[in-house]
Amino acid sequence: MPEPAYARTKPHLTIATLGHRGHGKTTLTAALAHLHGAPVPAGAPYVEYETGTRHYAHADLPGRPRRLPALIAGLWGLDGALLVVSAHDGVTPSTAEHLLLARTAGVHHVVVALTRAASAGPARSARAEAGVRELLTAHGGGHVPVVRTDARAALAGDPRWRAALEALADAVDTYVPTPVRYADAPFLLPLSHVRHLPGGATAVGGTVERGTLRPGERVELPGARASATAAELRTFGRLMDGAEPGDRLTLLLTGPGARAALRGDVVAAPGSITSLRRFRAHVALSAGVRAGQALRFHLRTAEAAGTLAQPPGAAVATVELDRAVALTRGLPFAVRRDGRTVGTGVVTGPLPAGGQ
Ligand SMILES: Nc1nc2c(ncn2[C@@H]2O[C@H](COP(=O)(O)OP(=O)(O)OP(=O)(O)O)[C@@H](O)[C@H]2O)c(=O)[nH]1
Ligand SMILES: [Mg+2]
Repeated sequence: MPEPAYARTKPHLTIATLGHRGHGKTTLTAALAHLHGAPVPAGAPYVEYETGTRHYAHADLPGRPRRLPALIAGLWGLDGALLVVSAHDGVTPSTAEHLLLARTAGVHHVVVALTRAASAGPARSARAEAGVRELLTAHGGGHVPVVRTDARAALAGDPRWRAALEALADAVDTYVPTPVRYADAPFLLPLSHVRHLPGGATAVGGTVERGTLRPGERVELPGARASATAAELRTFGRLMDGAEPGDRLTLLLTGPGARAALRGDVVAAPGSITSLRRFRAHVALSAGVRAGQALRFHLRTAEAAGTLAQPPGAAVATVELDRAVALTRGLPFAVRRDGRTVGTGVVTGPLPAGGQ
């Protein structure tokens, strides 16, 4: 019997829960999956569910500060996010940092889930909501939906909180627009996971940033200067006859170049993108970040060590990384030092070897 294939019946979006450690992201993810009749496989990085109008991949991003690099990589390619804030505790510095990182990664549509509202009660919930609205305004938030929920009470079958969960799912359906997709552009897949298989093939995965791909096509790994064949395409384990922008894709790469795939690299249409170590950028940095300091740069799903220099009066900074990263003009990035986000930037252009 042939394997079941992925049937494209509704627009597909990728979203995620993010927020302070322990504020209820995993419980809310489970409650949303349950609401839509979807299983929650233990430990799976994404759950898949359908609403009346859409097919969603939902990532439960980590909240622990030491897992922030994984959170940043997971933000790339999201079409929207659920910012989870406990109604007991309200906004914390982590909430603010996660929102800043989401905005930097181009995640402009954020719905707030004010969780644990059943036990927090109305007065506490109102205080937490005021705090989160203030934070959103500071980040140019506008009319963001803030929905009071209680994922545990909804999972236990309490009708009031089940209705609140439905309202949250509706807010995501209506507030997060179906994005404009660039299907005609050259194929680009930033890699969030890479698994080398016995026998020489490699399974790589991520969210398709642009372009389309069909089984059997040649692709390039520009960071490794290698090429490979896209032998098989899958989403949530099901075979696909073609991948489109926005899809969660696991790709089986074969051929001599397949072993060169690395997390943070990209899989691209041959000749469509360059990987560079040096580039120019507009940056906004916290006070105290000085030229020559050891910094971490987060670009798409890549993380690289590097340094930054901005001569007095210069409009743009120059960045030098310890390894080549696939670059496009206008690519946003985050800058971190000692486990803290200390700035954001946008790539303005390449810097030729030995150039200014
Ligand atoms: N009463 C109640 N408890 C909740 C709710 N959401 C989460 N909890 C509890 O809060 C604790 C943390 O919830 P998680 O869902 O694991 O939080 P998290 O944000 O995924 O945590 P990290 O992944 O460690 O950042 C657990 O004991 C949950 O049962 C809620 O809506 N109501
Ligand atoms: Mg969790």
